[in-house]
Amino acid sequence: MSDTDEADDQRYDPASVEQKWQQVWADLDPFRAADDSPREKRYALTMFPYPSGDLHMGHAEVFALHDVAARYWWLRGYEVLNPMGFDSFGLNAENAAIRDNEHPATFTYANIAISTESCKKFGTSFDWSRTLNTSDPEYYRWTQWLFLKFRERGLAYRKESPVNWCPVDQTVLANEQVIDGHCERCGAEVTKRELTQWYFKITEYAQELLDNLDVLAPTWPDRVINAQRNWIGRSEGAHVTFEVVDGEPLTVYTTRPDTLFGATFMVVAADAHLAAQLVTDEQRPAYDAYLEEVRKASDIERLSTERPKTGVFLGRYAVNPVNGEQIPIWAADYVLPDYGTGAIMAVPAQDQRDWEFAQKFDLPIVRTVQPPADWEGEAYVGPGPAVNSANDEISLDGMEVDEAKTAIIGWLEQQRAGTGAVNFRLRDWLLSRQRYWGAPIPIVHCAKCGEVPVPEDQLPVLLPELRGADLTPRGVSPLAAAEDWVNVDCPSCGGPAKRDSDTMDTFVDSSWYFLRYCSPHETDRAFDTDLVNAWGPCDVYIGGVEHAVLHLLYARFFTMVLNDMGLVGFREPFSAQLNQGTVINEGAKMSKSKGNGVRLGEQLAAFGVDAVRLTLVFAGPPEDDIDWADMSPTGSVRFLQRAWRLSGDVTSPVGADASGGDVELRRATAHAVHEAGELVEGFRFNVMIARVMELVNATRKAIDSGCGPADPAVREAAEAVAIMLSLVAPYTAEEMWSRLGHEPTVARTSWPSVDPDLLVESSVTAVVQVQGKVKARLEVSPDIAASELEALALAEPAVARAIEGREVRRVIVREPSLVNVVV
Ligand code: ANZ
Ligand code: ZN
Repeated sequence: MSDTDEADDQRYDPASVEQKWQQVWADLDPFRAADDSPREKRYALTMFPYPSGDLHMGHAEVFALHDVAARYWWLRGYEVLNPMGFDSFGLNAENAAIRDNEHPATFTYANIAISTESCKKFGTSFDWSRTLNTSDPEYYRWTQWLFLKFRERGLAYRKESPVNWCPVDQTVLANEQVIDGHCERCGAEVTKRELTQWYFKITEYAQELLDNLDVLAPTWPDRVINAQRNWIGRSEGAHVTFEVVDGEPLTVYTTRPDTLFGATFMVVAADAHLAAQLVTDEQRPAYDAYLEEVRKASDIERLSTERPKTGVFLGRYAVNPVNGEQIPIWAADYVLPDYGTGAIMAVPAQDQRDWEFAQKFDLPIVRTVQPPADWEGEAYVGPGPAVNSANDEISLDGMEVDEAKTAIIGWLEQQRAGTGAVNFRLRDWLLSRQRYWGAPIPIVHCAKCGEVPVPEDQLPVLLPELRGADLTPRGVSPLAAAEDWVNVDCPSCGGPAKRDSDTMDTFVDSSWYFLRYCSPHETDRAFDTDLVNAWGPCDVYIGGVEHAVLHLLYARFFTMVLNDMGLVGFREPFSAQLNQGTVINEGAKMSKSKGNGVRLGEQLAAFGVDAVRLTLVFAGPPEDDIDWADMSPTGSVRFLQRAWRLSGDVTSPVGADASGGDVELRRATAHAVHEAGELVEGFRFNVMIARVMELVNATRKAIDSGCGPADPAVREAAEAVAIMLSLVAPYTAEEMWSRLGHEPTVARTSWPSVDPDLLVESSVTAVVQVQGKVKARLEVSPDIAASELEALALAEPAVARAIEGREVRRVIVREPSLVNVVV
């Protein structure tokens, strides 16, 4: 205190201390996670960003939130793995590079350097010794290796099928990357193309991916659980096989086998191979013309009930197995080629799309479920007894839907015309991309040997630099055009062959990076299984809800496969999850065109790192959006100064025994510390800050008009403030800690211990009523016995007066707070 002058003591300048502490932290390296630490391990993971430029407000928010949990765990005595890296392959960098006429690597690595620097300035507790970039050959070598392992297990395969095609990015997209019929990245309308592509067989894990959601539900956000459930889309029903007149039998998937008597026609997806096989010569011209139209529509449009129905008769008939009737087979776009079997039995009376189709093309409609008497709608999907559903062998008539389903499935199985079946909406994951900036698929195509995997000791298949080449997409990938690279000797027969010129979707890269962090410098394997099992699964995963289905589903799938391979000891990678809200401005998403962007750099310069972090964390529950226009970083600055000033006022020496100190302040400290811990564990970070603010106020009051600055309880409180504040405002906390006479770093001290006695309320107020009217209030111990409370209440003069002369019928005691006397 003696060597600080008055002015200095009243405020501190964030800018001047930030640099100082960055240097101290760089020297101390306090967050380096030790694999061999005897402490219990925790793994705090935040979604790694793609290096699109410098950090923005969204990064600032998620890192600030994430840091609260990570720093808290260190203080609670855990060894914390808190790594950061970059999802550095992908279209983003490639498109930016094309725009700026640069190489994607130049753009990518420059941005990684800038973002890393910014992350450090932001005071995050990441362990930079473990950083990784998915575009580094040391990393993608193992992405390629994993691909080959998946292929060996039959989980990576190539097939030709109609795929989503983005005409702007000139590449295929996974179903998950098509949002409402548009490309997730560029917004262009997605069309269909028939292409040979690589797939991961994620459908083999559909049931487990679904089942485990029940286990994750308590610790994952509801919206993520629901999104995954819907995406996996399990349904139960039956496969029913229809004989086709002069053709191969046709099998359909239906969730309503009970309505089979009402199946009056069949519909095949117009763009399924099946349709092309079924169509008669006579109908072929009409079919070909129709197919042309269908290819232009997105899946969402196709499934819409509002869309006018279109279709074409294929010239053929199927036989309904329950009544032998011949029903026409049509092709239409409202049936999708890659769902179920790509063909349906149409039941217009019970399915609205079938109804509309039947109306439009004048096809028969037969009700097989009796609608309620007042039913005026069209297709009826509700409950009711079956009608018109009997043949010589079986009658469903009168049965409710579920009973009828069981009965008809039994009959179909007997007839060998069908079986009970489960279907998933989840499709296999299309992983190949016709773009440059990604991990090359390590396969060689040989005319003699077919698909030949690149031998493991020849990995990585390096991405050729192609400096100066035009990477603008033109339908064929830039790699396919790179003759020197594409043409190779076949690893198997030595003859001339070609490399697979597709690269992997970046979601492949990000499906295993959290495993690599556990042993990031490993050169002879993807990761060290023992270390993965020691650190994993991740105790918390913090990131954007936009990854609810894509990344999170893929990473779960990878983990399950790696577990089956014996490389990972768990089946679910992320034990708990938190999705932060979005930082918006003036009620709208920040965008260049709206001109409402807020630059992180400017905010940091104006208010200091801590105030920006505090503002973001204090704004509200972490899941809620933050409108920056409604925030008050100046208020945060003021609060931080207030907290900081406490550290200059303390006059008791370091280590002063607080046990004899001011009890009221000690209680306030104990409560704040205790609750703050629980609040952090529950991700209620904003409320935690409110508790710290209250403690700052209580301490100020104690100094100015209570026990005074020399009381050791004041030191205890100020130290607790510094430690708790270090979760959000590391610079201020570090300054406080040092002014309180401690060595850095506050981040690696211990969370304050709380004397449980101080948490016990010393007294509570008990209300005494007579006939429901309050007659007295008593200060009693919170653990008073009922009999004692009753005796005390009846002894109160006011109570005695109120009872006087009347008989006490009953005394109701709710210790410790209420006594009600009934007379
Ligand atoms: C007859 C039927 C009658 C159907 C009825 C529904 C109601 P979920 O629950 O999503 O699995 N379907 C099957 N394959 C299809 C495809 N490739 N494209 C479009 N629709 C398809 O839905 C299964 C139901 O969706 C199936 O049951 C089938 O129509 C249709 F009163 O069969 B249903
Ligand atoms: Zn060969």
